[in-house]
Amino acid sequence: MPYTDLDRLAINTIRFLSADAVQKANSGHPGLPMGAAPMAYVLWTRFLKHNPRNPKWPNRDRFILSAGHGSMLLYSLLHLTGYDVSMEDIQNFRQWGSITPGHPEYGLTPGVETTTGPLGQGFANGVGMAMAERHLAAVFNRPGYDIMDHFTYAIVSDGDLMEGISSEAASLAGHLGLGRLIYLYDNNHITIDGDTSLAFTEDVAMRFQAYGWQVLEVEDGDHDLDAIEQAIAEARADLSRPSLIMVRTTIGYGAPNKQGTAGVHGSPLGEEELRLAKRNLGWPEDKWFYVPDEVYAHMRQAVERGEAWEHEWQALFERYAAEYPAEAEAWRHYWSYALPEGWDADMPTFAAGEKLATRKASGKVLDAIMPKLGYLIGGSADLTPSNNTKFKGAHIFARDAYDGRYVHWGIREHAMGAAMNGMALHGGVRPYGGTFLVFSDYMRPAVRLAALSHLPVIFVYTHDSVWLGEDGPTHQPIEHLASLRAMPNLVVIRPADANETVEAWRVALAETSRPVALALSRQSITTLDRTRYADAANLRYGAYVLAENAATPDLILIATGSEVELAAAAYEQLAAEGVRVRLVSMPSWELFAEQSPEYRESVLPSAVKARLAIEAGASLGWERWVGLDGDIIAIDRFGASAPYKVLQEQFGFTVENVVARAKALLERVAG
Ligand SMILES: Cc1ncc(C[n+]2csc(CCOP(=O)(O)OP(=O)(O)O)c2C)c(N)n1
Ligand SMILES: [Mg+2]
Repeated sequence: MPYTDLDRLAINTIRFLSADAVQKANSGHPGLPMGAAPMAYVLWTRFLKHNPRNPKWPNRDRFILSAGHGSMLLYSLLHLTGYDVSMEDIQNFRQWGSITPGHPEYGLTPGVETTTGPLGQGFANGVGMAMAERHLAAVFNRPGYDIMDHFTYAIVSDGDLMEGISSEAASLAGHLGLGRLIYLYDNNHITIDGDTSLAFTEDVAMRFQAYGWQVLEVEDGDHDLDAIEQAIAEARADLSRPSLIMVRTTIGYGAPNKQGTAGVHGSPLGEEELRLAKRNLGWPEDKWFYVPDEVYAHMRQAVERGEAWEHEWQALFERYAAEYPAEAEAWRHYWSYALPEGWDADMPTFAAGEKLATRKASGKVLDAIMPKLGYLIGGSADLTPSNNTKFKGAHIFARDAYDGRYVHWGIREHAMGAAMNGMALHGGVRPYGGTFLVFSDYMRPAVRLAALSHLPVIFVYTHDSVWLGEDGPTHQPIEHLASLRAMPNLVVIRPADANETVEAWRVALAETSRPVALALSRQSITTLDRTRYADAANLRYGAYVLAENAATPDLILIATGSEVELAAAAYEQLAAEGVRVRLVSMPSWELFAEQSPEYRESVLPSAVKARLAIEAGASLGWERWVGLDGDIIAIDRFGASAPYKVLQEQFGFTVENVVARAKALLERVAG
């Protein structure tokens, strides 16, 4: 279909809706929406298969605005194509309580597929979405029934391509041959500091070709709608490689004095320049938030088209369900993340006294649950034998085996984190992935977005303390538990032994709207005797009394993870010496903080001031649980390369020291 004046009118509508909203808010980014409006328009009106009336339709095409600062572009598109984003919402851009925040937020605005703003994240989210799509296609499609076959599109910017995460993610996408991944690069040569010649002069096309991508170019992305359309069609035709379409554009297109400059990136045009831009593009100068009726009529065809597409898919799915009832049942199970009857029938229990690292116990849990929970996909950033993330009988996810459920992410923690987020955003699969706790730093921005976006991703962090030993301080986490605990909406669990590890996985799998980080030991831990100590199932409360020798103790020992074993030995000695003492295992601060005040008081009675916390990491934050009268045995320095028993001696993690510190504390509190 040739492009007409109506198409150009619609593109200008997108431009000025966006620029007007930014002007009214007196903050925001007009440049990207004005420059990228043509490519977005062609994609959304000629290719994107979506249903504005049901943003959750499983087989919809995914669209990501990776350069989230251009959020008004997305809100304009959502409004015009009939999503539940009203003109009032557009006019409330960036205001308190609106569904049109400064950067797109998943879960807040219908049709927003992912939270973007930190550049590069959306790029890698899309790779995860495309992996999820290919996996579900491989598992569920049958001859004549392509119930999963959508595309994943994104608009990416200079900043997205400069960020390291996009290199990790692009390399992986090329390796995996994700042909249904199509990125439009808003190649406008401008970032905040000025022209990209300041800091970004590589040959982007050669770079992506080297990654195994198909690279296409559109010379005049401001005007040449046919070329944009042709490039997208070409990208779609190559199903064996991801595609990057480099679209040369002018940032802030239409603003006569500011277009093509950094000045239009992140500030309102100003009333005068906005008026001039409207005049320049033949737009009514004094109309604000103007949408010509014919543009609404034209763009809102998306609603009818979308309903028809979904209808067609529903009919296909019904026929599929009739022919393949077991598969249809499994499909529903995958999308529900449910834990069906008997899912934990093979869950291991570990015998008292058995010496086992919690990472190894975690591996055994995975052996038991992976056959039952088909939607789980595991992986590791090249630490598979260390993270114990690979389960018995795992097949590898690969370009010729997308049905594989184990991903070798390569040494790409950041992209792994963001791509796992993409999988969770996609739905139908639920990811977990491993690395060392110390390298959680390498993926922290993705963990943060998982938390912010309520994504039930499971981060498996092994080698969770200085006790990993000889690898030394570069590999030994110190501040990591504290910094992860500081993150809102992330549940951190550091199980004390093998049986608590089983419970930690139960909790993680039951969480469906927030991420969980498991901190697991490298070294062996003696499995607690649960006939002497309370049941490991209490882990779900975050903290619980393992043992006590008096109803009203004078002293409470609180420990997490591998330090519970040490605390238990100290407890036994103190109890033998007649100290009225209680031993508390505290695998998760967050879970404990969520318990009723009564429960928390029952575990940590406020009357007991002598509280000693023991954890092999930074002390920061433990005051919250031990109070200002308490004491903390922690490690507030970088570690050292040595056998871990030596490190335990050196850092005071011995029974003698714990007992001595406990007694000193008792004396101080009594005095
Ligand atoms: C990780 C990260 N670092 C820095 C920023 C701040 N920032 C927002 S946009 C931008 C760069 C803008 O350049 P580009 O991506 O080309 O967008 P354009 O100016 O073309 O709209 C920067 C540095 C960010 N959003 N994310
Ligand atoms: Mg740019």
